[in-house]
Amino acid sequence: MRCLAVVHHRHSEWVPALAAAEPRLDLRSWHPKDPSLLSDPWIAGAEALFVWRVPQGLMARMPRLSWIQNSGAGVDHLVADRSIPPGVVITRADGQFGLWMARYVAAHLLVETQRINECRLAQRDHRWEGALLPEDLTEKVALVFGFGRIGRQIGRALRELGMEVHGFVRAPREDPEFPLHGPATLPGLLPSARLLVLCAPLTDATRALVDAKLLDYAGPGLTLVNVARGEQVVAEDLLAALDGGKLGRAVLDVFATEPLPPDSPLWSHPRVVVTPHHSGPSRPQAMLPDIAPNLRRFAEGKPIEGAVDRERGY
Ligand code: OXD
Repeated sequence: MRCLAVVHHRHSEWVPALAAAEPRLDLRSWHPKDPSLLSDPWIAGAEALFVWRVPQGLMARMPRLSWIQNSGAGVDHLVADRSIPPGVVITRADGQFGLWMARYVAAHLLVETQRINECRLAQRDHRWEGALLPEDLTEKVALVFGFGRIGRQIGRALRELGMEVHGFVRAPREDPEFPLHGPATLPGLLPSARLLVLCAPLTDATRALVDAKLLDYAGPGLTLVNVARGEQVVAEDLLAALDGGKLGRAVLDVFATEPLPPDSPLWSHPRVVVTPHHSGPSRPQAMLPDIAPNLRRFAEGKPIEGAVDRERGY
């Protein structure tokens, strides 16, 4: 039996699911902070690892490792981890993130455009606000930066709400469903945009993407939603843009430091919504359809498919 080590803060939830998906594996699990992990002799024989962040010192204890399955979609933390030998294949999983994130983006947009908070305030005061009309999203422009499986699902949801959706990918290409642009087009489309959604992987090309220079093209009618990585937005520039009339609202689910420190000014800005990195919950039942085929290949000694391109960063 080939050995799969599960090193995860929710290992007790993952292990039964992984074992049920592929019973032909020898599976052991640890919490990443469990000190017995590095001294257990079993770990030296494991050829596969299911993990989020690789605990310090673990790679040196796994000489037979050939495959790392990331428990989520973003692999920036693994790609940046120099302790992982170059020959180790890394795979990712985004499970139902597209669906969850489409709900997240739509929900936060609609709270604003349906003026739900204002309606609740009027209700509190028993005030019939006949003039409190929802904003019409028909043909308003939504820019979805990062247009893989997740971005496309977000794009489809926004299109169903009546918006004109543009996707952004590394290199512009023809697409039967949506106009797809390269990143260089973003500043040109930003002035007419109602919504900018970030859902691209964190790479050198997307780090600090939303900075003062880009926000200069935006306006008070723009809402930014970030479900990607906090490092893609320069927080100080974002706050300056909000206060300087260059941005209407920001809905942030991800932050450069998580949990967001209590003294961050983002918490108290009236036009910033802070949520606790919950837009794409990585629960086993949602992720396993992505992971199970490689578990099967691994058990059968076949090559793992869908390896992350470590140079490209995703
Ligand atoms: C992920 C995440 O990338 O949860 O999976 O952020």
